[in-house]
Amino acid sequence: MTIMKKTALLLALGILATTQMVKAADIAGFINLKGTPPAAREITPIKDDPNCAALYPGALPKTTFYVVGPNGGLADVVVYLKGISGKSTGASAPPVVLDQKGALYSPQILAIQTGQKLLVKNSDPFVHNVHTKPTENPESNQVQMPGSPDLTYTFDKPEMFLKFQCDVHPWMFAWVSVFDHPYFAISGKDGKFVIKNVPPGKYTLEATHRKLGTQTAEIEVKDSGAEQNFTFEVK
Ligand SMILES: [Cu+2]
Repeated sequence: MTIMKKTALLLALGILATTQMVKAADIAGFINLKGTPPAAREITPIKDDPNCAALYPGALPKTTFYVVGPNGGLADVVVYLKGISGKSTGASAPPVVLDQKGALYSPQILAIQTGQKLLVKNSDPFVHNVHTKPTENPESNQVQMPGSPDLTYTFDKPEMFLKFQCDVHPWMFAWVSVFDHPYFAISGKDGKFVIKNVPPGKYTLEATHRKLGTQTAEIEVKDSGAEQNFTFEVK
């Protein structure tokens, strides 16, 4: 074997070893809701605002405090690794979009990293007033006219359920959880969640629903990943 071939082989082995060292796997699970939550209610104040009422000639939209799928899966649960800090990749992560559509925020439960851009859109034909009510980050209050450019937000400090509200439409709320690492997910309408690319190791995994509180599990992520389910109960 020539020296060049040997060098190439060693390089290839080196790259292989490095790839294996940075191996990462997914944490997947299912959130189950036991019990019957309070029924969703029509958001009746929408009727009092002619601009908004015009968007809903039929049934009014309903509250989304508990979004439960046909299989008992609970949506909008924020699942995240606990006790990790200073690992944000938010500056290079793609922006997260929060839309204002039909006089509602969409989605209403979101999560982002510190330093990651949150773009707030106004897809409605009328004005909104985007008012943040943080506990750890600075407050802001901005008018957004119809057709005007997206508003851009970033947050430097982690906090759970940072409240966005509209001062024009008092039923409009969104809740943005901010993490200084990328290891989080939100359960979908099927109750499932996946946290991607977690380095193998032992972790504390938390699942928090805005109305039903927090549950904790000690987990080990192996090369093949980890699975962890949670059950929330309506008392
Ligand atoms: Cu509004």
